[in-house]
Amino acid sequence: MPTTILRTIPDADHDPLALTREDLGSLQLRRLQWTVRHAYENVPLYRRKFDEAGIHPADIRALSDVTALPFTTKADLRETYPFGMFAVPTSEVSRIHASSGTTGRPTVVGYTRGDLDRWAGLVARSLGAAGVRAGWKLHNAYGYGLFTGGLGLHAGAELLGAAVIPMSGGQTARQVQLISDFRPDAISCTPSYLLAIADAMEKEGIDPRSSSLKVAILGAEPWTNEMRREIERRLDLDAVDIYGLSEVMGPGVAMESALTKDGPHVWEDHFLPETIDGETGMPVEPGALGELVFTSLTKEAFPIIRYRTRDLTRLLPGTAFPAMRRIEKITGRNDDMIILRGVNLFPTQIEELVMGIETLTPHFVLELTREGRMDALTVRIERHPALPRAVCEAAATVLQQRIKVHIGTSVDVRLEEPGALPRSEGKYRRVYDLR
Ligand code: DLL
Repeated sequence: MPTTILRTIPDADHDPLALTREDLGSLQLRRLQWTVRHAYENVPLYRRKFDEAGIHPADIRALSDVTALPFTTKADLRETYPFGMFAVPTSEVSRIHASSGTTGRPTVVGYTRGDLDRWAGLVARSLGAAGVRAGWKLHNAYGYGLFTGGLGLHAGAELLGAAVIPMSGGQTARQVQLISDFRPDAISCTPSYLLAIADAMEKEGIDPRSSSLKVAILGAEPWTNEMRREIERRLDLDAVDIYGLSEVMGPGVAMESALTKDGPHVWEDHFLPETIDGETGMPVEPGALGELVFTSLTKEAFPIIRYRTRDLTRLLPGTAFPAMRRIEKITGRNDDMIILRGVNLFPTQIEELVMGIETLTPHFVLELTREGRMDALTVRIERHPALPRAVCEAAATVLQQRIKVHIGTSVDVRLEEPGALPRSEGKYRRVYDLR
């Protein structure tokens, strides 16, 4: 009989941004102890895994003891589909979200009323860090529905005191019209979708730089600093990075400050981050590249212990929020890595090179094929609509050479006509594996 209610979470009313690193550490420990006990007592899967590992909630005496706990993976969520990892009865659940999942069962997560309030609080905090203010209008083009992006941003913006335009994803021509007519101050969507909106503006004869938008809150997919520069140049706004995942909460697990633009700060009063070696599961050195792992510290309906995100990054000291650690902008996931004739590469490495050549468009996809026993990679990229073909062909050759030099592998670069490739409406599918 689960018994958790909001007031059992330690120190619900502190001011997290005023904490020292040391005070934050003791808050995290109290909350970690609460979370581990809550998970053990109310989720059979956690109880079984902790028992098998020979660890009991009472063994968690220091923050570093977290490393004795077993990892949680997507497979655990699938195994307990749909509600087996909920730690409260479904009668206490206020919202359910699910990931579409490309294969097999979707992963399902739940929130109590208190969880939803804390989530909105963290998104409001994140929007504040992005420079969004009460009284502003936010055009929210993240998808509404089972995906956490739309509703997650929505609640946080309302709590902050902004007016939300709940546009959702898609219907790009309509997005352009409403941005012109409603004059929002900020927009939230995936970076690839903002590029699609900018294209659609230009098609309508609107200069994207002349729009009312001052801030873009971009995330839900990997993107590079080169992409940020391209977006900021084309739309004349501040583009900031919002990170999150549904298993851990949704958008707002970590947020970049518009003042520093140096990677998202993890809201460590609610989430304990680790970086591990994906192969051995051991912690990597502070600041080294590793797989990001999260333990929730305040979640009631869906506490999550040492969840392996598969996202690769480094944990760095805080800057804009000194007590909270920062992650380096996430540019790849373990499962996005392409192995091409022995060379490992991430789609964002190609993005970086594409964005560095002004005469190329940012619209490209990667196609993997097999010729005989050899794997081949083709970069299909749209040519620039306003430039002569010869200039575009020269740019494609430069790209091919830079990929060879910087990544160390030969690829084909194929120019496509403007508009030939699918446009993003949310998370963009960059890789097509045709092998
Ligand atoms: O994408 C939550 C979200 C919505 C985040 C809106 C930001 C804005 P999922 O659908 O569960 O949740 O996908 C989570 O997306 O593990 C990363 O691989 C990737 N991801 C999310 N944010 C970023 C980001 C939402 N800022 C997965 N940079 C994560 C890079 C990101 N990758």
